[in-house]
Amino acid sequence: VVDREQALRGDHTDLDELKPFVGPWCAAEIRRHSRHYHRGMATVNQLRQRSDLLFTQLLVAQGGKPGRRVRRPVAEPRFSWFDPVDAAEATALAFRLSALAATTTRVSTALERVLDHVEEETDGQPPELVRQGFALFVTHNRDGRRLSKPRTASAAPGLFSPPPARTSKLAVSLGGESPQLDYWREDVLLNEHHQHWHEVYPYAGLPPKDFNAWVGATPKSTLIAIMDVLRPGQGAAFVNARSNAQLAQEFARIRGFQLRNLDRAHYRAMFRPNDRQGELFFYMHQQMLARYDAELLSNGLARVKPLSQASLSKPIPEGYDPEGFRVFGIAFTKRNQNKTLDPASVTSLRRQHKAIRDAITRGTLKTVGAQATAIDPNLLGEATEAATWQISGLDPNEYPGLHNSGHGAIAALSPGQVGGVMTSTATAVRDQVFWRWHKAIDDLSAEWQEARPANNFADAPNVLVRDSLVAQATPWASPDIILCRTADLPQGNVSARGTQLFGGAQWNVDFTARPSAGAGTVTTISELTTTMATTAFGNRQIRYLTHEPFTTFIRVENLKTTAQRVTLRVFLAPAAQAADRRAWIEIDKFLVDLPAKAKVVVARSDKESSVVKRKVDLSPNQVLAAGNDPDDDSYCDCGWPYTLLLPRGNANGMQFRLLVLCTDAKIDKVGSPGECGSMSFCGAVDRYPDAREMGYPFNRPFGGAPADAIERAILSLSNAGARTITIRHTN
Ligand SMILES: [Cu+2]
Repeated sequence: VVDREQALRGDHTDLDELKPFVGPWCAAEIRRHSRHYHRGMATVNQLRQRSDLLFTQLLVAQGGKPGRRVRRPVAEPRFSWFDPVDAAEATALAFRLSALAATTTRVSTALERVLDHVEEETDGQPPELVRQGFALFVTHNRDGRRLSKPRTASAAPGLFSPPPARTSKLAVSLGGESPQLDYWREDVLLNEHHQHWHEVYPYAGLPPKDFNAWVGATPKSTLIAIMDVLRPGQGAAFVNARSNAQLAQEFARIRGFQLRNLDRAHYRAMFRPNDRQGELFFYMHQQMLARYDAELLSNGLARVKPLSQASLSKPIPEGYDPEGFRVFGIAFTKRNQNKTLDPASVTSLRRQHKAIRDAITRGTLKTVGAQATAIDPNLLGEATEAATWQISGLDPNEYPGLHNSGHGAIAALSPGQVGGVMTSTATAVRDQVFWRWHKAIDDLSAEWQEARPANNFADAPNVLVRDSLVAQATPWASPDIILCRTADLPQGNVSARGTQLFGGAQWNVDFTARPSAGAGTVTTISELTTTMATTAFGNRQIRYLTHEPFTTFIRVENLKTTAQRVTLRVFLAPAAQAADRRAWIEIDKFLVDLPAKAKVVVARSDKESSVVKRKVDLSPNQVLAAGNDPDDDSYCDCGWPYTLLLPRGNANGMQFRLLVLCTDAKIDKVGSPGECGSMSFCGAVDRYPDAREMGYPFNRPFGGAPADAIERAILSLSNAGARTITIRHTN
């Protein structure tokens, strides 16, 4: 007998098995909540429950239960966000829902219409398409945010937990350079992060936040032109004769194929790109790669090798066996080792790659209408990720979407309609080839950056983070970055405690050189620890990497006679790779107010990190246990998992460099993250909260001999300090 708990856990994903259960259960819920059964208005809470239920059904339909075959798939299951035709359908659905939400001024009635439409769409459309369009609406529309979207990992653990391996060893990678890293690539929260990021930053653009505001802000001629697509020849008559609510009803009919034929101006009127979409596409994936490399090195393995242009026509040595992941009962299929891309794909990928490299060499990208435009990181990202030419204005023949095409071509190496895990944002990172493909993509960004002048740091604030307490500084020995185990610190005002321990008379004491703090009972550490923990997840035990909570104390002296606000940027890199700017991992970024001439001890817990999702999940299990916090909107669910903040390190204690760089907050315009999401990876709701180019200062070469350019730059900057720490993996 299936109960509600089990269904929510996604254990029962065989449709035939699920249907009799979901049927009566849904009916009961809907009887209570839907307008068909409920006289009067549904409460917001009832709408949220119904929304939650719909998302869960859509996800559960995709969850995996190995070894079972569903006899009768309900719909054509194939959908890939990486396929522009599919993405247009999901994007159109998000627009329809935004319009439906404006068909009446009564919000609850409007949202019921939205939910009815989602329910109708589930009949006959791939569930992932419906889920994606619904998710875009709930994440980005003002009224949509009133609805509830469960964390995907909690609604369908079957889709996110590692496949049960046939053998006792968890091994789903086939061959390749790093089958040992399955524990990391299969991490539940890592997979969820990547999937949700692509919802928060959809390359095809965001639906209107508020449909009525959209109608108000859009020129009538544009509304008429879009309406002409829906009602050929009658656009003007319709737009002129209708009220906003009636217009909303009409616009709620638009489909993906119609979007794809829209003019650029009209498409851009309907969908806007998220702020700095292309730039963040590069940066977020580059950071994932830096972390991946650190994880490889932690396991004694070499850094990831790109799936280079030369190797595209050769057999791909690594394979991947999803062992039972399913989309609507049809499994992702295995890619055997040494599969070779079909020649047409190789030709196409090489042509696309060459077009972007040529653009980098020229310094300009080709736009629609054979014009040229100067490259900036955002446009380069848009050209590389995917071609939504209506958004970017770039020539879609030159740049049809190299990154997305690669995902599709590689997924197609697995048999069947759905193909391999590379087809889905929810599963792609499991596959070694994902990382190799993304390294090839990131090489393009790095090539462009490398050809730019070095950052000159002329705008550095007048502050001091010391490199040493003695005259002759050695690199990586800053006394102003102090680490403690969070468990060793008193509850309450950690900042005041930090000032007592490390400020005042203790300001000139080097706490990194000795294990114990002089002024009290708190022991400072130079070693962080990681561990493999075990937790119940869905219907089985899983293991996941996590670390012991730590707090960083940073000492900064304001050398100015006036107060100033600075942005503290904290990065980490394996010592062995620290000469390479691309190896630096962003750990944190936050604002600090420095009174005039003050010597300030800043305390910062790892749980406050700007890269991790807030609120933090201390384990994958917590996602299941916490359920869905009604105060969190979907934007909040975006960010790097807290559990994976640190690379694993090794049993001997692997050396890393920890860097703090202060920049001028007046220039940076970094926002306050509050309690929601990841500021570094997900931005804020409207604007990316850092005016500098993403990755700063590692967004440019450092100049001089590459072997020590970074360490010399840090030594020469009074506003930066760095030290060595170790990360030990204990088990
Ligand atoms: Cu991605």
